[in-house]
Amino acid sequence: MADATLIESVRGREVLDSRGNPTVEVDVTLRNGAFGRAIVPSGASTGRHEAVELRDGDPTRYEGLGVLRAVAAVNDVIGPAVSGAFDAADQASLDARLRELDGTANKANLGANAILGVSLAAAHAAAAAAGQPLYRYLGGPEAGVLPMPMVNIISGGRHAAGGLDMQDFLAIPIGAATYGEALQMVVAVYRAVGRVLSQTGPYAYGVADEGGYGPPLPCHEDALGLLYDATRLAGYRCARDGDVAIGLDVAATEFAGDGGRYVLQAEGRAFSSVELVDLLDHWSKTYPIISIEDGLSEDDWDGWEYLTQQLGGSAQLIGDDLFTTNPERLAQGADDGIANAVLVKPNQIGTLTETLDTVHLAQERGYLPVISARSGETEDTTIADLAVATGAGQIKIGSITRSERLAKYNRLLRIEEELGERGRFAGRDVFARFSNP
Ligand code: 2PG
Ligand code: MG
Repeated sequence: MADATLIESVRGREVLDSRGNPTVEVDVTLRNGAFGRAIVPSGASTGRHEAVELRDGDPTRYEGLGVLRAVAAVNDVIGPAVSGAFDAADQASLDARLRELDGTANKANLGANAILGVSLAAAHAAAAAAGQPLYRYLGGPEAGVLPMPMVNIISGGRHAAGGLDMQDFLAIPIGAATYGEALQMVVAVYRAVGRVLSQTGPYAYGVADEGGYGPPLPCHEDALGLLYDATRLAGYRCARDGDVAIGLDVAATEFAGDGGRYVLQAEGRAFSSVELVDLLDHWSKTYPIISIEDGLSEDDWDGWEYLTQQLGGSAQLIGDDLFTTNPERLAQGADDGIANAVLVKPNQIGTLTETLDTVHLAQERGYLPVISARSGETEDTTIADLAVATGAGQIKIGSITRSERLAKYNRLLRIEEELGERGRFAGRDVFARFSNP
């Protein structure tokens, strides 16, 4: 064991996320003095199969959302067990020990928030000890692909109060030549949407949880039309072979009702799985939609089969609540031919090693990995490095306002600068396998 990178101390604390909710921050210091810190994010539209986020449930603090139990797990259980005993440079052994200490399949004992905080902080400390940026430390000298961002412009569902049931209407700047240009393009689209909305009422400048607009539109197709029109107003061609294409996070688990019905309250309509797929199919023929996330709910396996048959050739179909960054669920999906892409959120599974396993499995099985933030975020930028380290090719961070989002976008700008000639932007090639619907 390398003595220098032996974990010397682990310290957890409660800090706040972008919704003002408590979350876990962990500091790891190594014997040689190297230091790493990570803050764990938190979802709102969470999947049933995610690892457990431990909350105190004490109504006298933060309406029960405190994380002092998870912090105690870091300080009183994990810290004593790994300090002086584990090498931060051996991530796999450390993460295996963290899982063993927890002892449950879904990390319910210590909390995935406690475990992930330690796992990521240790990786940061090991990278610091190696004198390398995290993306290089994790990805090796070859790591150099800047991801295509898919950027939330209009929000609904649990992230906004405007009343749309579907969660994300995203701009994907497929025509950009560089990562920096991609950001510039989506900012222009965002501004154009704001200008259009400002003509319709006072809601234009309120932002939702992820920094997108959350307007009270009467139906979902209006959001698509608004995004399409605003993109053109910004001077771009909104087309599958143009400058900007459209992505959706339907987040269908959130509006799946009893008896397998999907209820769009905003429109007063309910759909079967087949009808909802047919609606998405219809939209895909009207608008340049190249990516659809959680088009159906997390356990609607049969519906997902139909969705994949109908749209899998023409659009990226991302499993978020469906796969919950879990390699076993992804393997099952791949065996059954369900979806063709996977959202990767480290806190859905709870360790860096398992997160990397999911990305590698996706790459082996021909699934596109999309590294993703949560709706509750912080200044932590780990996922930016993770995207470059793995060459995932895509990242989803929310919109281009609010500093918990910009921390990551800006981190990628710095990485782009640092990589210089060695860097490559994933660009539209990411979607090359999809043909017109
Ligand atoms: C999602 C995420 C991020 P949440 O559904 O993809 O947009 O939302 O973190 O609330 O699960
Ligand atoms: Mg989602």
